[in-house]
Amino acid sequence: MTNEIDRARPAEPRGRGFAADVLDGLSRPEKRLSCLYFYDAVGCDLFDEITRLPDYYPTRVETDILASHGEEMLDGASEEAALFEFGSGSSRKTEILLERAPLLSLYAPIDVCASALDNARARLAARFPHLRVSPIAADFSRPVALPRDLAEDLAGRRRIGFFPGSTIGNFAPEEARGLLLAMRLLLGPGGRLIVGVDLKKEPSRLIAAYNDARGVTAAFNLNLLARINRELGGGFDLSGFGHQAIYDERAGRVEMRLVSRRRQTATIAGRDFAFSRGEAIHTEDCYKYAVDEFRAAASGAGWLPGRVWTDAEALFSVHELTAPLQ
Ligand code: AVJ
Repeated sequence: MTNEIDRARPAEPRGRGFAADVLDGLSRPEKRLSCLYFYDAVGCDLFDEITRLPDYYPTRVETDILASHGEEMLDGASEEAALFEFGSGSSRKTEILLERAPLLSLYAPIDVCASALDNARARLAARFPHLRVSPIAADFSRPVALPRDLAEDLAGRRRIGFFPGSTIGNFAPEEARGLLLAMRLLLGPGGRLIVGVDLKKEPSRLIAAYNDARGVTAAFNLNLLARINRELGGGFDLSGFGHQAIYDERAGRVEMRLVSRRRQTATIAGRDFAFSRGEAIHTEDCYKYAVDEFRAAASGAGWLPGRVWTDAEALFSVHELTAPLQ
């Protein structure tokens, strides 16, 4: 079978390949690069470092929620169920779920970080000998061809999706709805989706999470320009750009940008891109939700919102969604 995740079409330049998307994004009146391209090998390592920062609460808090309630989240998941994960990264959170659902025997992680998938597969295979791991190196928001042996192994299994980390926040509301709908179709009638969603809160707390004291998020953001230099023979002078993270309370999103410190020109693949002093490249949006806002968004994509787990400070939420039987 082929999966049907083909409805999410971010407004950002994404999906035509790194070179084409970069040239498109830098040619727009409001320069923009897709956050998808943060994740080359260097970016994956930097992101992993972000998840361990004191200022970056989402990973720590979501991990605690999974450790406390993971068993309930997967209750009824039998041996025959298959677990899909969208944006699996290191699969460390998944490991918490797998420990609590010893009967789960098939795991299909989807991620753009091929190196992270390899490491995760090796670690999980050693730890859960009965588990079949079928990694898919792809952007889960685009149509993904399931490997033939995975498709065969899926026949007759109930499907459970795991979409942690508030990755859903990288999609604008309309795109998020399309993505949730596509996931519902992939997981099928009676399928379940466990999705982690960062909550609206005090702006200072949000800004600190995206502007950490150690500067790792700044390095993560700037790595996008370094990657353009490495892979596209770009001529960005990294010292000419600064990291910016703001919270737009009305839109309910953190916005990250790279701001030009001076007037300058960067040549990429033989094309010149001029920057005025203070001109920004928009690199990421991270939408935040109230619990009921997310439930409404899920309903809009045809899901039945179910249980919700949060931490005592109401920083982060994990939602259970169920696909109607018909
Ligand atoms: C991977 C999208 C969940 O939005 O918190 C972290 C990415 N960007 N710090 C997030 C990110 C800057 C992260 N997500």
